[in-house]
Amino acid sequence: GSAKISDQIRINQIGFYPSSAKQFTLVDTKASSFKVVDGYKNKVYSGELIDLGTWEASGEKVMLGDFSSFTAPGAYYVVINDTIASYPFKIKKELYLPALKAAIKSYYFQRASMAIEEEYGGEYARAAGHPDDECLFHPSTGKSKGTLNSKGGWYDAGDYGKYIVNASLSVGQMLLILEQYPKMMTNIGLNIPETGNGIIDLWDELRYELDWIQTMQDDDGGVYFKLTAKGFSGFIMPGDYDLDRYIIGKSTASTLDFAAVLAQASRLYKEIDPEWSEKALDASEKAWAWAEKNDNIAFKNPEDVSTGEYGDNEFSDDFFWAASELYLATKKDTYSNAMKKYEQEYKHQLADSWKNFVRNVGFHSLLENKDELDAEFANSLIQGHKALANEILQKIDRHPYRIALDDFEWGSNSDILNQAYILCVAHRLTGDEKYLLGAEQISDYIFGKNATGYCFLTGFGSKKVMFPHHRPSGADSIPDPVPGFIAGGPNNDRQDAHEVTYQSEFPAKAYMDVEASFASNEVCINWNAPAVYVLAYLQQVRN
Ligand code: 9MR
Repeated sequence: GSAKISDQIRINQIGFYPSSAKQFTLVDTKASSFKVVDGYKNKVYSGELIDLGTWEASGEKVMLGDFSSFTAPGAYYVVINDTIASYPFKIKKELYLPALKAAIKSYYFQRASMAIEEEYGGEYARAAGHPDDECLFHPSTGKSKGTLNSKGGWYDAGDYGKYIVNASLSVGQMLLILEQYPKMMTNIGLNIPETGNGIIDLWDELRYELDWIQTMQDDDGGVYFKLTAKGFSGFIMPGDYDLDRYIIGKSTASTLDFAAVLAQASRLYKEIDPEWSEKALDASEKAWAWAEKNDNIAFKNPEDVSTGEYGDNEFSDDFFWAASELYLATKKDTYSNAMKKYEQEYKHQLADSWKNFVRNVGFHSLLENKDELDAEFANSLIQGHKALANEILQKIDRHPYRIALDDFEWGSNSDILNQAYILCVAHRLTGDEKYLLGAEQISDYIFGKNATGYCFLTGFGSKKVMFPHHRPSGADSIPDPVPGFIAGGPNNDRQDAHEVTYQSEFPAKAYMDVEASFASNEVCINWNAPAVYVLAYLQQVRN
């Protein structure tokens, strides 16, 4: 017979590497077995479904199918009861390469202060916006005169702001993959203006942001918090924007995250650009010195400002990340002592938001350079990371969707990707395949094996995200959104419920593919960063 494609089967719509774990879920359907068929409807595999009961967060009765042992490259469907079929998927080498390229290229599309030329952006070409060369100082910076040239960098998200804390985090997360595989994508250009200059494109793309980050440091070493207008603009293209742009606030977190990522970058760009590397380290040490003297300044939006706050009043994790990177870059005792002191306060946690994930970035840099640490310290970090990764694996094993998350907050997709990130680092550390399989099961969720059925990477999958809360995608009059963005994902706090009618009461389904849904359908640089890391890592080790 001819089975109909059904949303009841949830599967990674991009597919699987031949050696990957291969699973799907079937919800609210009576069945006991499944088949995998090829494009000619030939059965290539059959298996039994495992009943995993009802998932409280989605209200669904979930069955799991596993065909990991089937490895033949090709294009396939899962078929149930000969009546319903999954979206098509592939088994192949190079599987994640197109998604990886798009996820990195999304940063190019987010570049402020320059035009996106047709040569590089195709139909998404657009005029330049936000020159940001004469930004005003908001009184919250302590300044009243003059302007700041703070051009460049990426737009944070669906809005046109630029925020230091999660800019630093995003670059920090992506630098790890370049540290691990400095030559990855050597011959694979992203078609950005720098392509072909002899430097791998991701290094250049990150520099675009790092160069902006550096403009945000005050003469005293402290680092401003953000560059935005006083409020968000409407859904217009960058070139149509005309609000005054301000430099706003100065805080302990922004100063420490700046110190951290610039120390990390100074170490990793030493060969590519020694002069830049030296300046970056200098700026980093000045920032650290400022933060030591101003160790408890939380950023709060001033009364007349309503753009993103990135609220955080716990700084031990930011101190830890900065001290770790400064130690690796300088080997100075002061940083080593600080790093060990703050590590004592490090708590292994799951489902960390950006706010806490900075500590993990420090942790990952140290693990990658464990031979440069004293043996006892290194050993405690290794044991700690393994324990955290094992805890994630245990949760996956008990979870009907094979993820380790039941709380769906703002940007839940990044919480999930960050768990996959931790598992990839555990694989790197131990070589143990189980961590890789876990990272893959989690990635499947992002690309379709989830309670909404969406593939959350714009431009990919069959059930596509079409209306992200992303100003250029909304204003450019092109039907498809700009490709390569991870949507925020289910968010049970529903802060946009006054504007968005959610179709489900369940936390894992609190997602709406509508432009107004800033709480569930925005894009953001620090949600794409773990996607870039995980896609790149899997592409490196599975290919
Ligand atoms: O990712 C941020 C989330 O953790 C917060 O709960 C939320 C509200 O403060 O803000 C999110 O970040 C947004 C930022 O404030 C402004 N640019 C868009 C970001 C993603 O929605």
